[in-house]
This record gives sequence, structure tokens and C-alpha cells, in this order.
Amino acid sequence: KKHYKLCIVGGGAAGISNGSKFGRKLGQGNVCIVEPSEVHYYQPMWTLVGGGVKSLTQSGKAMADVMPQTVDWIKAGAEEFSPENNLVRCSDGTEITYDYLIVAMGLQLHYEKVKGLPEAFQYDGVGSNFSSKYVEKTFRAIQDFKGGNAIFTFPNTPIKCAGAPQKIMYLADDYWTRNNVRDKANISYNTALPVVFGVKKYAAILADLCQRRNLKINYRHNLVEVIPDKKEAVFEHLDTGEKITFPYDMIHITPPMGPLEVLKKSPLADSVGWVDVDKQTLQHVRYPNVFSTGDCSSLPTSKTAAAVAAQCGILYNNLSAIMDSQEPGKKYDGYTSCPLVTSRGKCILAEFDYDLQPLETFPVDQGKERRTMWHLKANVMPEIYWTGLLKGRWAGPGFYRKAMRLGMGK
Ligand code: FAD
Ligand code: UQ1
Repeated sequence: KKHYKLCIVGGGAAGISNGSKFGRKLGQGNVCIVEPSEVHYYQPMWTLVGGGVKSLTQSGKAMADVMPQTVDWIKAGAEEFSPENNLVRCSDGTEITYDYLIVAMGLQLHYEKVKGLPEAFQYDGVGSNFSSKYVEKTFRAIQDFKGGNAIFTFPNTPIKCAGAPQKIMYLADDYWTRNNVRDKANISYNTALPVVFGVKKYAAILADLCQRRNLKINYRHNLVEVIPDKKEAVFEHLDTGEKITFPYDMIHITPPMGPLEVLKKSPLADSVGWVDVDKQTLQHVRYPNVFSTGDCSSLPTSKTAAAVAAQCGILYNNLSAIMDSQEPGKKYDGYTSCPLVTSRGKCILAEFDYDLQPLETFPVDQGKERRTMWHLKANVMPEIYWTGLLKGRWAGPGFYRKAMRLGMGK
């Protein structure tokens, strides 16, 4: 049994960032991070790993090296939450009691919800950028592809980084164009959604781009089965219920995603299983000493590291206020961002809020494909992540956006 002033569950983007900030504030011995994994991945790089631009090793660091020196690392998984007793039970038997709790456990990938997965990953031509296990298979499949049908899927659940399923299609299209196989390829984007992107401004631009580059978008097509020995993928049309079989020569799969089981069964969960927090303050709606941020939270915005960064600033202020017996004063506007890589060397930097209104940082039209934004995504963001966000020194670009607008507008 151990007691901490602050217990953070999860050592991903959100957990480590908060650990750095609160470790500094509260001092050695007062903050712990519960995290079972030996490796910390910068997942946003996986788009570029699958696209053959970066390596998987470049995207990870030893967890021990990113763990803030001011916090105690409990190397175990959280197995049970008992917020009535301010208690977390861990897989190694440790029981942690706390004054304050931050839940930052990310989400769960559900490959098994598609018939034939994950077994189909043993076959060539099947990849998925969302897992460290399968991301390298994506680039192999892209390299091996010599023509025929290439399919990129988007599932019927909320996912992290909603742009990633199409970014890899753009990178593959570009690779095949450079390697003279593009004219032998039929490329389709089979998405469960009725739109190509949730924000109107960017959706219009992307739909147009797909048409120009002959990338066929099949809306409301939800992947339900992969039959790898026949190289067939079965989709359900979500409006008609019809089952449609597509032969493929390569397929990139974005799995269904959802909340972790341990949260679903806990009193912290909302009706779906996300940690039930106030969308402005990030404070739990029933347990005032509990906060949540990142992919595991109920915050109704697109799940990204960029959103985590913006949330971290809000959470730090509001939890600090609670610790001082004051009211949480900062309000999160839902800021999130998605660098939509459109080829090797070009990127549209989407940024938006809860209302799905663009909230762009730079004083240029970010709806245009730009080389500067590619550079930001491929070379600058990893630095901001490792040395800014994880060290608790990056709370998103809000400050710079406002500075560049000289206090006018949002
Ligand atoms: P995570 O970083 O996933 O961390 C969760 C942590 O919780 C993990 O370390 C895990 O081991 C731990 N955990 C799990 N179970 C337990 C347990 N029982 N007990 C304790 N700990 C546990 N975001 C962007 O902003 N821009 C992008 O361009 C972008 N591209 C992406 C591309 C891909 C292919 C992917 C997969 C993601 C991308 N993202 C992007 C999204 C971004 O990576 C996530 O939104 C971000 O990592 C969320 O942070 P988090 O801390 O909530 O979750
Ligand atoms: C961001 O803050 C962030 O988190 C560190 C990302 O994750 C990798 C992003 O992809 C982006 C785009 C941002 C936003 C940053 C700027 C400078 C617009």
C-alpha cells in the first residue's frame, strides 16, 4: 500500500506531460505514474513510418528515459478504480491511495472486432499504422504493391487522429506515382463516415483533392471481415445493410477503437466507458478530486496529442486551483489539430475547436497544401513533443495564435 498526493494513471503523451508539471510543483515523492509499458512511443510518427519516411525505432524511447525524475514510476497496469476510497489497485498487487487522481490511459484498439483479424496480419499486403506491431507491414505492403486494388479503411467508432486513415493513402499514392505503378492502381478510401473529414473547410478541400488524384471515396462503408487467403475485404454499407466484397492487393486497416475495459467497468466511466469529465474544466462530474485528459476522456473533441497539449494547460490550472480549495477557472475550447499529410513533402494543417470551426495558428490559409507544414509535422513536431510536451513545457499553440492575431479574434 502506498499513498501519493497525486496519482497519474498512464504514462503516454498526457500522463508524462502532467507528471512533469505536477512533479515540479509538488516535489519528489508526492506524485506517481502507473504505467506498465517499457517503451514510450511518439505515435504521430507512425503515419510516416507506414509511409516509409521514418523508422519505428525513431518513434520510441525507453519509458525510463521519459519518466520525469520527480515522480515515482509504478511499473504495473491499473486494474481497478475505487474512487469512493481514493484507491487504485494495480496488476502487481500494489494499492495506491491518493488525494488527487489524473486518468490518462489512452484507448484500446479492437482489431478483433473485424472478422479475420488480427490473424490476417500474418499475410503480406495487410498493414496498420495504429499499432507498433503492424505499422512496418504497411510500408512493406506499399513497396510490394505492383498494381491492382489498394484499400484504406476508416471504422465505425471514434478513433485517435481521425486524419491518419487517409494520410497513409496520400503517402501511398505519392509513392506509387514516383515508382511508376500508379497507373496500374485502383485506390479507394472506404470510410464508415458520411464525410471525408469532420470540419467543412478541410472536407471540401480533401474531397476535391481525392477527385483530382483519382482516389475513390466510398462513404458509409464499414469493414467487417478480411479474408486474407482470397485477398478479399467485406464491407457493410451502413445505410442499406448490404454486404459488399472488395478484392484487394493491399489493404491498410484502421481498427475500431473504444475505452479500456478497466475504465468501462469502473465508476469513473460515462455510459460508453470514457472517463466522465466536464468538457470545459476536465474535472470529473462526480468525483471532484479526479481529472482526465487525452484519449480515455469523454471530452467531445478529436483525440490527438495536439488536443492533449492544449488540455494540459487547462488541467494544470484547474487542478492547482482545486488543490488550493478554489474553483477551476480555465475553460477548454476543444482545440485539436490534425496535420493532414497529403504527399511526401506537403501537408494541410487542420486546427479546430468543439464547434468544428477552424482555429488556425499561422497567419496564412492552412487549408492549402504547404511544404512548411510538412516540415513542421515531420521535423519540428517530434522535437516539440519530446522536449516540450513531455517536459511539461508545451500547452499547445494557443498563446502563439493569440499573439499572432494581436489579441483580436479567437
Ligand atoms: P497514449 O499516448 O496512447 O498513452 C496511454 C498510456 O496508457 C500508454 O502508455 C499505455 O501503456 C498506458 N496504459 C494502458 N493501459 C494501462 C493501464 N491499465 N494502467 C496504466 N497505464 C495504462 N496526434 C496528433 O496530435 N497529431 C498527429 O499527427 C497524430 N497522428 C497519429 C497517427 C497515428 C497512426 C496514431 C496511432 C496516433 C496519432 N495521433 C496524433 C494521436 C496521438 O498519438 C494520441 O492522441 C495521444 O498519444 C494520446 O495521448 P494519451 O496520453 O491520451 O494516450
Ligand atoms: C501539437 O501541439 C501536437 O502536440 C505536441 C501535435 O502532436 C504531435 C501536433 O500534431 C500538432 C499539429 C500540434 C499543434 C502545434 C502547432 C505548432 C500548430
